[in-house]
Amino acid sequence: MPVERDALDQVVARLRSAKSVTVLTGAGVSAASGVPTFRGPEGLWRSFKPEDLATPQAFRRDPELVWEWYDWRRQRVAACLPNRAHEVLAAWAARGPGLTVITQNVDGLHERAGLVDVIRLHGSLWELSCWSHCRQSPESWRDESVPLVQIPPACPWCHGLARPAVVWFGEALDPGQVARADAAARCDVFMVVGTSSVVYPAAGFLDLARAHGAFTVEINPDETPVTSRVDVALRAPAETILDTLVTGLHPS
Ligand code: BV8
Ligand code: ZN
Repeated sequence: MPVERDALDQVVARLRSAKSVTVLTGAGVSAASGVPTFRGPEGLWRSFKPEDLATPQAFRRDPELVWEWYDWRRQRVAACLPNRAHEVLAAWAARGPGLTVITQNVDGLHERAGLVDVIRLHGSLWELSCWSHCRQSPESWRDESVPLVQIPPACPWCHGLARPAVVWFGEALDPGQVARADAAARCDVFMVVGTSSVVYPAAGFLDLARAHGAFTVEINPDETPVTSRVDVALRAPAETILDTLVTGLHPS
């Protein structure tokens, strides 16, 4: 179902007059790259239950199983390329200040498309940390080996267990990232793109933006629990509609 022209024109007009735009992205922006989403028909949570794999309890119970899942996801993502949605956001941000991207994604595709300084709420598939937070180890370290050299990987400093540096259910988000997202929600236009908006506190930044008077837009082929709370819902895939919006905003 094509998006109505006047809805698009309304969003472009708002973007044109905005001094600050914030975009919150979810797995839907990576779908066109071939990265499975979580809750879609072919989603990751279809074959694995989140509580069985994405919690500290699951890791404590069976670190090898959890690492096999993450190694499989790392291999899957390594074979994917950023798509038009990632490229448009990176090019838009590179034009100058005014655009902030907050992501729930851990696949690193925004960064691979050249987006710098993205606010990453749930960590990264490509970073590890020490399960026992040993004193010698940094907060986290980069490891892009595909496949992993050993499962489960060891902390290079204490040689104990390493864990994926992602935020699991029941774990607190990094307070620094939350503070940056908090500040970014105080914007003129807030767009929530490619997320089912069921995971908190990430999904809550839309309401914070609304409370501060932002014009809010949802980009998603499907309806979500926040669709009724946004000013305009563009029922379309991110990789096409972002291109249309930014072409309207920055006619070359
Ligand atoms: C916290 C791990 C507190 C990394 C993820 C009971 C017990 C414990 C906690 C809770 C509880 N009840 C509620 C909670 C809070 C919980 C929560 O929100 N649960 C929900 C599920 C009910 N949240 C937490 O636990 C958070 N922490 O609250 O801590 C605390 C405070 C202090 C001290 C201690 C604790 C932590 C949340 C982070 C969880 N980690 N993943 C990993 O391995 O990936 S969440 C997981 O879901 C991913 O990270 C992902 O980012 C996130 C959201 O999913 P989406 O990105 O939205 O993906 P999804 O598949 O759902 O949707 C895709 C969408 O795209 C769809 O709408 C689809 O239509 C659309 N789409 C498809 N194609 C396209 C498209 N859109 C556009 N274009 C397309 N082409
Ligand atoms: Zn260690």
